[in-house]
Amino acid sequence: MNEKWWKNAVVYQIYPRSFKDSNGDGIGDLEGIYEKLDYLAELGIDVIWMSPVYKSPNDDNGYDISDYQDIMDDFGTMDDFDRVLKKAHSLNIKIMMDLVVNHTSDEHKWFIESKKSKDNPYHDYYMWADPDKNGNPPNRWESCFSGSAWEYVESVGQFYLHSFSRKQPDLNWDNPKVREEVFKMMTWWCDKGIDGFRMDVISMISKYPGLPDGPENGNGYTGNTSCDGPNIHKYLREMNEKVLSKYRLITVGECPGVNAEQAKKYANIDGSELDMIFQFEHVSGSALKPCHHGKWDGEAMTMPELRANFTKWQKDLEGCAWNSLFLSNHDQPRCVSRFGNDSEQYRELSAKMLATMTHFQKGTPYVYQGEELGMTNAYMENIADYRDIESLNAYKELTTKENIPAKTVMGYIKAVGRDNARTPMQWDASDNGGFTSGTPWLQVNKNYKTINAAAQVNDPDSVFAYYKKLIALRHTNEVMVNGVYDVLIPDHPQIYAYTRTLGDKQLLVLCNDSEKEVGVPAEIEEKIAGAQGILIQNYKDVKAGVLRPYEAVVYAW
Ligand code: TEU
Ligand code: CA
Repeated sequence: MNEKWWKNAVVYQIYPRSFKDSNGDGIGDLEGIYEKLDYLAELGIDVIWMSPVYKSPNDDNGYDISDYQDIMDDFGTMDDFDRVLKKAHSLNIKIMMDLVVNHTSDEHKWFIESKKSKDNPYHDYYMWADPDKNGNPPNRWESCFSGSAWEYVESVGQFYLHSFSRKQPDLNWDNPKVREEVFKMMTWWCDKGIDGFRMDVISMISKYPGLPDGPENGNGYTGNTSCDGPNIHKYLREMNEKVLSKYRLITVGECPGVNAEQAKKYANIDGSELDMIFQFEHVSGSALKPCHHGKWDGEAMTMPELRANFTKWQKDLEGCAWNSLFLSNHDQPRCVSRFGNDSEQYRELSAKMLATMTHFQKGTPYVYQGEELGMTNAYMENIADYRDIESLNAYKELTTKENIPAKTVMGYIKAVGRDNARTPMQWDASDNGGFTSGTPWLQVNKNYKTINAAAQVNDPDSVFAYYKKLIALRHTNEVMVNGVYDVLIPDHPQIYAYTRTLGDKQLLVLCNDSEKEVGVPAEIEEKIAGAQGILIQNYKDVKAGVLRPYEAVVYAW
């Protein structure tokens, strides 16, 4: 079954912990999602990607799973999940599950067995290695959450690999039994009626034989040799053949460390592996100020860099693979704060401009909860207010081992820490933004009284209304879905201009990513003169010859 229904779909990501709390314990839950499905139907999205809701000790907010076929107590029960699935389907909304199979929780029964002894039948389910001759870890691989990626277990006299936290041991995909178990579990979910998988760090499942060290001074992603490993395509093809090809799914692989050339295999339109991947080049920071401390001290790409990167992916994958389009998710800062301007004056304009820039490209757009409201970074001042293991570990490591002043480190975390995106959804102007009647697990952004869903849903000029329009266009405008992408004036410092062309139909997208009014070059002016009309714009009118601050406008032929 290889019907590409997702080509004109828009996906909405829910981070359940922060979406809606139904019972006052301060934690979002499945019942809360159930209550808000009508809101998502109103927005018009086609698919929900649900971050993990499985049984988990919650070391990494559910990305550490102890039972793939059960639900986390905080979130409810399997009956609650089934009700959400049923109601979503009745509203024509599909549900895509997060599939986290590079690692499990250390509390998963496989790992509990695995660490009992070397001859336990589950031992080879994980990546164990003997100490080197000095008793040290077998290589210098680092965890993506700081520190060594190896943890010693006395009872077996070996280290196990954890690319993320110590409570997230990596599975050994070279063991065929592991693959069988994972495929069986996926089949169980598909038979239940779910509609797809977002596959967590799937580009990391095949490790290089001998686990050689990567480049020096690398971090957990770049210094290990675990991304795009030698058997990755063998395993994905096997998964496709045994599971994916039997259902009418949407699949997206989260693929750190994969470039556009490599992506053509993962997301080939022949349907042999996955439907699309998430790539991270455009959110990995500016080359003008490279990071020295993991992701922490970098800066966001400038508009010309972003444009060049998008253009590369659009052109390289044209006709052979499919793109996913995103600016934010639960691991990234809020896009309006990072790439736009979250001041009172420009927040709405720049949020709409960024949405225009992204949604008119070729690929499947992903909207992260709250993005449709123009939610901003939280900028929490105090490390005690943060909950994310990545930020907490980095704070410790950078302030103690690297002696960076606490104030500087807080600056990093305020800019790119993951909790910026994880503060609760702002539903209305009541206490805690209407997210909970209790104490939220992570504080609500202070701006909830002005930025919230209730204030926007019925306002035709809101960011919400703009996203609603963009999503509706994706369903009806075939140029937006299938048109070929070309960049115009590629060296302009402020204007990002591109066309989408299908037969004799064309769209011209113009975005000004700056707070300065800028003149429109003559060649673009001439082109505009012949346009049939305007499809969407973030100002009420046009001003001849210029683009105003953060203006976005789409002309159509
Ligand atoms: O994230 C891993 C990942 O590659 C990135 O999103 C990474 O955090 C980012 O590039 C840093 O800037 C996935 C999940 O999305 C994340 O929430 C989990 O913590 C992680 O895997 C482990 O499961
Ligand atoms: Ca709750």
